[in-house]
Amino acid sequence: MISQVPKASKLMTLERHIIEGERHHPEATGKLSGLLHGLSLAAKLVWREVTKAGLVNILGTTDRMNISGDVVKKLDEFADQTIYRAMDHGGDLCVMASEENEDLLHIPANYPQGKYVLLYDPLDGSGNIDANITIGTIFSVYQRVTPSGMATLEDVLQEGYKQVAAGYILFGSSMMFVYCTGHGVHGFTLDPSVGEFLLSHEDIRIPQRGPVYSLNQGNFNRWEPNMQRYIGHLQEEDAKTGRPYSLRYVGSMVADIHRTLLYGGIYCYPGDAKNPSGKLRLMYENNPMSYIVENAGGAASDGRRRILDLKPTALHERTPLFIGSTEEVRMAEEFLAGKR
Ligand code: AFP
Repeated sequence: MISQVPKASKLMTLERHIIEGERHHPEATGKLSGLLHGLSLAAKLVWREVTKAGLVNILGTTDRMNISGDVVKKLDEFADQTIYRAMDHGGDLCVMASEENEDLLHIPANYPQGKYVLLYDPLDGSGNIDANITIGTIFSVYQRVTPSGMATLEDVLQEGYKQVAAGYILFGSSMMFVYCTGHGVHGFTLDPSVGEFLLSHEDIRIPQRGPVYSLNQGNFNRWEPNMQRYIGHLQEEDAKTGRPYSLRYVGSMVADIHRTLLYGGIYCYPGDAKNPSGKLRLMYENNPMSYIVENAGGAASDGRRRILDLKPTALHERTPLFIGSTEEVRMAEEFLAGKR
C-alpha cells in the first residue's frame, strides 16, 4: 500500500525565490536580485560572528558613540562594515546610509555605480547582545532619483511608499531573512547544515486584530494623557473585546515586530515628554518595517499619519511608531486623537 505522504511546502531557496521574483518585473535588469544576494551573504557573515559571541573577544563596547549617542558595540561595527563591504562593489548601488554613520556612504570611485539606494540598520537591538537576546538587521531599498553623478541626500530622503524592497534579518534561536519587493512578505530560515536560506514562511499575512501590545511601559509617566488612556483601555477587563491584552516586549524591534507580524497585535514607540518624536529612526527602522507590515496586510502610523507618506527631512530623524494589525493601529489613532 502506498503511504500517504504529507503535502510538504515547496523546497525553495532564497536565491531561487529572488530570481523567480524578477518575473513580476519583465523590465528587470537583475540588479535588485544582485543586491538582495549581497545582503544575504552579509547576513550569513554577521550571523557567523553573532553565534560566536561570548566565545571570542568580540563582545563589549568600543569607546566610540554613534550619532544617536549610543555606545557602539563591536558587533555593530562588524555588521556595519560587513554590509558595506558586501554591497559597495556590485554595481547595484549609487549610495548607502547606515544608522551607525552620520553621513552618506558613497560608492568608491573605482567601482561601478548602480541605480539603487540602500539604507540599513546593521544591528538593531544591540543593547541586547550581551544577554544573548534576539537582535536583527533592517534594510530598505529605493531607486535613485537624481539622473547621474554622485548620489545626494535627495536620493536618500524619499518617502517610504517609494521603497522598492525592504526586509529584516533576525538573529534569534534561528536566523531568518524576511523580505518584500511589493509582492508579498516572505520569510526564509537558514539551514546551517547546507548554508542556505529555505522558504519557511510564504506570503505572511498579519491578523487584522491581536490581543497583544508591545512597548516600553516604563515610559508611562512621560506619555501624554491620551496615550496613557489608550494603554489603560487595553488593560481593562472586558471578555467581549478580549481585554486585557497581554504585554510582550523584548526591546529589540526586529524581534517584537516579527512576533507582531506572525501573531498580530501592536508595537508602539510613542513620543513622550523626554523624546517628543520617540526613539526610532524613520529611514532605518520605521519605513522598512512599515513597508513590510503594510505588504502583509497591516498598518503603520506615527499616531496621526501613515508612516510611509512622511516626507523625510534628515537622515537620522525619528518619528513615533504604531505598527501592527490594522484594527489595533486604528484604535490607537482614535485614542491619540481624543476620539475615544
Ligand atoms: P538599540 O539598538 O540601541 O538596542 O535600540 C534598539 C531599539 O532601537 C529597538 O530595537 C527597540 O525596539 C527600542 O530601541 C527599545 O528602546 P527602549 O530601550 O527605550 O525600550
